Amino acid sequence: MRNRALFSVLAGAALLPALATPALGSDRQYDDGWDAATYQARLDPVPHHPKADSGSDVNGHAELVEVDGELKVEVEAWGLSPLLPHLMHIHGELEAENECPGPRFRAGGVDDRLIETADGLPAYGPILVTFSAEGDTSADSGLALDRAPVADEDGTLSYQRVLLDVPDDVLDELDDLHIVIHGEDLDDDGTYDAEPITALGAPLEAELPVACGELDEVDADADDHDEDDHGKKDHGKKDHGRNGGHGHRHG
Ligand SMILES: [Cu+2]
Repeated sequence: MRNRALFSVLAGAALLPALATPALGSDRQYDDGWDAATYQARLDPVPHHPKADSGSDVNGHAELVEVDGELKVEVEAWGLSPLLPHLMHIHGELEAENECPGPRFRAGGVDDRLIETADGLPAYGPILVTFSAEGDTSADSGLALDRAPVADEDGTLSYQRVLLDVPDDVLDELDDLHIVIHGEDLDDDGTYDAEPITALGAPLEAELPVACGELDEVDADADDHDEDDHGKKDHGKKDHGRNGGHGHRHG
């Protein structure tokens, strides 16, 4: 597999937060038996310099429902490069505050006007889960373009899959994590150019982040859909006393 070296980089990046948070395992005693937990994210365009990103303007939304360790994922996005695969991931640093990268993350990499994946890592953290169309969904598949979901001819992507192998510590922290969609055909030639190669070890066009959204838990007790915006009040239930409420900066 020609991308083996890249996968090693990704796997290493994913491993770091795990090593840095050895105490996490003690918080897992309540993993099983919880009711469904629902998380939503609004996906907004990554703020590249507008003269460098070929007018990329990707928007979308995602809903994740966790039931007994399984994660049902639905993502809708539009404005993507048509008929090309788009890598999608859950990104984040476990036990850390994460955010979608702002314009100041443009600097670095092969183009100082673009927020390449490596440029954005300090903001949204490493890949934790891959929304692949089939097969493995771990960080190991982070650059598996051949299994990435493909946008239709209008640049719309609809993704639905139930993920069975999401690590428990990721499930526990979904509320602090992000979804990132990648891939922009910058020169609109209908394909991802093989070069330049970015610090991630992948072709720029294939790996360029184009949309990002922060996951927030939706109130599990709210039967009324109009109440979605009030979901914050139940965060304590899912956190179950861990770390006294880190990271809920939105509240
Ligand atoms: Cu990603």
